[in-house]
Amino acid sequence: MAAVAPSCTFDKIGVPRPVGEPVLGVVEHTVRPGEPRIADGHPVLAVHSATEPGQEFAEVWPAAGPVTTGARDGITYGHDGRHLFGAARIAPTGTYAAATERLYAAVFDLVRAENYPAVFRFWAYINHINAPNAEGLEIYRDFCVGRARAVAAAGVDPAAMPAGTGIGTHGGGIVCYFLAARDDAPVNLANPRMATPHAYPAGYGPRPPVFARATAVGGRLYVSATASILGHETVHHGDISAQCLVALSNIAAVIGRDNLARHGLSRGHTLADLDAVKVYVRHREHLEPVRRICAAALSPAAALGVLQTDIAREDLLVEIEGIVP
Ligand code: 3EB
Repeated sequence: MAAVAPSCTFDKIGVPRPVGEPVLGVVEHTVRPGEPRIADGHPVLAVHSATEPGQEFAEVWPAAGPVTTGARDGITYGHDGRHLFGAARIAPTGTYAAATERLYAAVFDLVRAENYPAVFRFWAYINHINAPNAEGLEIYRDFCVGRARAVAAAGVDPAAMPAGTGIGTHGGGIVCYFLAARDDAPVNLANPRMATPHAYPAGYGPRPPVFARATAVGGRLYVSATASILGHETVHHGDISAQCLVALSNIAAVIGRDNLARHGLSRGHTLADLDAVKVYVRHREHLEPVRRICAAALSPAAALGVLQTDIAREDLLVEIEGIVP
């Protein structure tokens, strides 16, 4: 039976959950990295995505019922019969492609083994994302090589890869988490204003990124980290307000009625419907202006977390992701 997919709340880190409200998984956006762990009966992943305590928050994914936890091939996971939350970490290393390929292969194996075949959202938080690896390749591109190889090796159609985030952090190698569904068939959405990542021209690295601009599943819409890109090109170099506005317009385009109709879906949404919004800002001095622009564009009721991180492309200053519940 199809089940409503989970949407997360943003809470204070460490606050115990009310009894009777089971949790599928928690992601702590914090000032230090950590290994994925099981605590209070569910997986918890600490991501070093904040630069100061004021930015910290916990992303709490509710479960539909009792949660079973497990660990397999380095992935710590929890599942409730409808959805699975998994988390893993790759320790800092000279080149990431091989470990990334192993990790994605392990994810594909795990979801098959536990019978949650439809992965519908991926996050990858990558330390030193714009720095060269031991062979001189940018670490984001190194990561993309491993992911693309795993997708090809598993026989997964790149167009079947769901919404994603590939973003910087301040420590801890690469940490990933993902969500998968048992009974729902996700629909991946293209963005009419943006190129499909797996069709990016060769100049963006040896192997292209593989993710969808958004994924519809279980009545919700998961929007990838979205930047100031038109076609495949970064626009508004150096202009934070203009980049922020293009990112928001790109999100409006992907969740809007016309785009959903193109994908056979009858709904249509605006930025006022976006919740669980995470905003990644490259430079500290842009944190406040970006928060103001986003707050003005979004519903006052939307959960909004603003983090200071590097971003997959050197020339991008801001990225925004969210969920239409
Ligand atoms: C872009 O659109 C910007 O590699 O999973 C955004 C979202 C970006 C996800 C990923 C990368 C990823 O190319 C970067």
